[in-house]
Amino acid sequence: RTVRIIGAPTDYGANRRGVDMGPSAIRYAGLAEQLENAGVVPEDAGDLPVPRAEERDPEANQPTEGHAKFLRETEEVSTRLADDVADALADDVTPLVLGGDHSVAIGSLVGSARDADIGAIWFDAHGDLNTPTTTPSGNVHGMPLAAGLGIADFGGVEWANAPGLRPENVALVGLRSLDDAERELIRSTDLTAFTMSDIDERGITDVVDDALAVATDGTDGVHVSLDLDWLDPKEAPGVGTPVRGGVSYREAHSALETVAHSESLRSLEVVEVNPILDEHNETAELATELAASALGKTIL
Ligand code: DIR
Ligand code: MN
Ligand code: MN
Ligand code: MN
Repeated sequence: RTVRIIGAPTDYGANRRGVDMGPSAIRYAGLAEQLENAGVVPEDAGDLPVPRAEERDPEANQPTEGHAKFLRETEEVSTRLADDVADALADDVTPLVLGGDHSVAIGSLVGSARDADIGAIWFDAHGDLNTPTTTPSGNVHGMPLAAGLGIADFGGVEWANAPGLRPENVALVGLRSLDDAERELIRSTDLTAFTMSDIDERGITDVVDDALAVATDGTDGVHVSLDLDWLDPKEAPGVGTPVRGGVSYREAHSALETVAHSESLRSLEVVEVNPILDEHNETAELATELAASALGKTIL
């Protein structure tokens, strides 16, 4: 298959600078070569134009509880990214979105679900299920899954909703940091959530098999969202919100190989790589390797 690389160099959705350099760092780490090794044809569409935080209103974008920072900027970029993702799929090409902070997932979900019913697998330490009302930080990177699902007060924000994505087709994998409102939401909806404890008890392949069953049930394909803070910070130090106790290098590869075997991958994104917090660009290297595993790279 052909894979279209779409860079989305945002950082206004997180509270740490530097994640806007993610797409460059991931390309520099050898993404195209890794994808060729996986037997796919990479096609680089370059980076989306993205507004810079310092050119926007600082007053309106202070970090506060119960308010989403840079929501207008998020709308601009999400709308463009959704079009690009949908165009790739219409061209029979697999979109690979490079973040940027995780707010870019809003555009990926909306684009991937434009003409289809999709499932989603969320590999992340966090739930990303906050809303402009429940957010403790104001950072939209903590909200994209709630946005795509159109839940709570994101219901009225039309550009952020992906109607082809239903909670019963969403699986979160590797959770270890949830805010209270996110926990409530998981309990009160049909979302499927696997914590790190589930992975400890059952093993990663079993858990990902279940996640795939959820995400493929009655859908046309699966969007895989990979936040690099899913991995243990020892493996992936270059992220803005590291949380101890994440998956290992081998578990991560195994998970994405399991995704590849299912042949259900519709769209992919790798987000939250922050090269200025990294050591020798190793988190970006890891991102290229894991993308290759998801797209079918094998050893033999
Ligand atoms: C936190 C952090 N739950 C928030 N979220 C992160 O700000 O809403 N998601 N880091 O990846
Ligand atoms: Mn995260
Ligand atoms: Mn995330
Ligand atoms: Mn190193």
